This record gives sequence, structure tokens and C-alpha cells, in this order.
Amino acid sequence: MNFPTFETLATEQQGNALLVTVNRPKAMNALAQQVVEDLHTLLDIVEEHARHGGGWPVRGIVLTGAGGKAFVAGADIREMSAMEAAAASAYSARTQDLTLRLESLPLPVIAAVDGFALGGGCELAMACDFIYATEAASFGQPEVNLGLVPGFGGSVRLQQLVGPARAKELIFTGHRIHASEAERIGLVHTVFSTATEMHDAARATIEDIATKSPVAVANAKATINATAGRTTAEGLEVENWSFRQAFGTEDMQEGVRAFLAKETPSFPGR
Ligand code: DAK
Repeated sequence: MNFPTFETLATEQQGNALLVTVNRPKAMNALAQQVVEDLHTLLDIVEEHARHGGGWPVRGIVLTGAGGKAFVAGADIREMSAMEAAAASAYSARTQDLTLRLESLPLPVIAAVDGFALGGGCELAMACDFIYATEAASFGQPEVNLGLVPGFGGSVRLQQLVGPARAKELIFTGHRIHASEAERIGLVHTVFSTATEMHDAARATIEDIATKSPVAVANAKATINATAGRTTAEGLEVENWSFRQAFGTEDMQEGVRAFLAKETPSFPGR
């Protein structure tokens, strides 16, 4: 997969994983508008390959921040301070859309957080499928310190992960919590001692997933997303529909054939 040279991102294919690094370490990788636009462009290219016959050259994305101090320290406050209301609203909508695109990408996306994930940074991480973090990571929604509220999905996704009461406490106080506390309350999936360990684990997870049917993984992600917040009965209906879809795929035929023949499946990805 070929990417242009991004102003604010670095990309590197590592086996089946695409490592995407937000690369503005001097500004703690803050989400300037250019970062948001670069991530949209990256997703355009990845989606094109995943959905439209480009095969599955990448089986998962690891999203991280450069410099070892921050994943992303929020919206770019300097840039934001110069915005008129119309530009601010467009920026907010464009960033919310980015989080929705990450969430609905037909590939797993792991946030690999070393350092600060604050405000828009925490929100970006929460739009990924799950969060790996180092012991040096910290999380928070400090918008109240700026007279703001979370603007990139934090009001919605934080309560989905940790429950409404904990989400309110974090958002009302703007407090930062360490990785271990974030893991305890369900915001972070796993904490690692070092960034190297975290990145090795993220890559290993993607390689593990890459041995499975890409179509089934994409269906599973879409199904879990589509059932969130529904009643059990509604969720089961969605699941049944997905199950039926899976039944028609070549991947399903290959998986079942290989099992019965006691072979390792070779999924065509269709
Ligand atoms: N934006 C721009 N620059 C930032 C930044 C940010 N969010 N965070 C850090 N930097 C810059 C600092 O200004 C500093 O730059 P120089 O002074 O060196 O030029 C450099 O990164 C290093 O930061 P510090 O010197 O402060 O480093 P420390 O280790 O002492 O502290 C810190 C690190 C991450 C704890 C601290 O920098 C900090 O508290 N940063 C701000 C965190 C924050 O409040 N983030 C924003 C949350 S609100 C919307 C508008 C806004 C939003 C949404 C929508 N619309 C207009 C629609 C809000 C979103 C948010 O994310």
C-alpha cells in the first residue's frame, strides 16, 4: 500500500500491521487540523484497499504518538484559539467524523499509548478498538480547565467504557489518571512496562488476527459496534443477520473445509 508523505504522520508497514505515528512531538502531538486531514487521507487509502478488491495488504492498524512523551495531548490549543465559531464547528465535525471512521474501519485498530492521552487524544484512543498503554501513560478529559466540554466523542465513548458515573467524575474534575487506574476502570485494555513491550504486543495481536478470516473479523467488528447500546433482543437480531452474511462467504467455506480436512485454512478474504 502506498501512502503520500504526510506532514504530520509517519507510516510504516510491519508485517501485517500498519504502524501510524502522529508526528508532532514538539507540540505533544496535539491534534492540529492537518493531523485530522492526514488521518482522513490515510483512512481513504486503507478503506479503498480493504473494501474494493485491493486485497488485505494490511490486517490491522497500530496508532501511536511520536517522541515518548505523549500519545496526543488533545486539540491544538494554539490553533484552536484563533478560530471563528464556524471554523471551530467545522473542525469539531471533521474530527468527530474521523473517530467514526476509525470505529467503523473494517480492520482492527489498536491505540498504543505512551505518555499523555488527554482531551482529543483520549477521545482518539477511545475510537480505536482497544487501548494498550505503558506504565508511563496517563489519560484525562481536561476540557473543563479550558471552559470546554469533550468535543470529539468523549461524552459518549468514555461512559460506554467506564460507566456514566466514572465518566462524569473524570470529565467534571478534568483529573488525569495513570495507566494502572485506567486499566482498573476498563478504559485501558492492557498495561506494559515499556513502549517496546507494548508495540511488540500490539504487533503480535495483529499477526494473530491476520491468521483469521479478514471478512469474519470485519463482520465481528461491525456487529459488536452495531449492537452497542441496544437491547439484548435487538442485538441478537443484528447478530443473526451478520451470522447469515458470514455463511455466504468464501472464507467461511474455506474455514470449514480446512477444519474437516485437518488443515490450516488459507482464507481468500472474500
Ligand atoms: N495544544 C497545543 N500545544 C500543546 C498542547 C496542546 N493541546 N499540549 C502541549 N502543547 C505544547 C506546549 O504548549 C509546549 O509548547 P512550547 O511552549 O514548548 O512551544 C509543548 O507542547 C510542551 O508542553 P509543556 O511544556 O506543557 O510540557 P509538560 O510536560 O510540562 O506538560 C502536558 C505536558 C500535556 C500535561 C501539558 O502540555 C498540557 O496540559 N497540555 C494541554 C492538555 C490539554 O488541555 N489538552 C486539550 C484538551 S481539550 C474544539 C475545540 C477544542 C476542543 C474540541 C473541539 N472546537 C473548536 C470545535 C478540545 C479538545 C481538547 O482536546
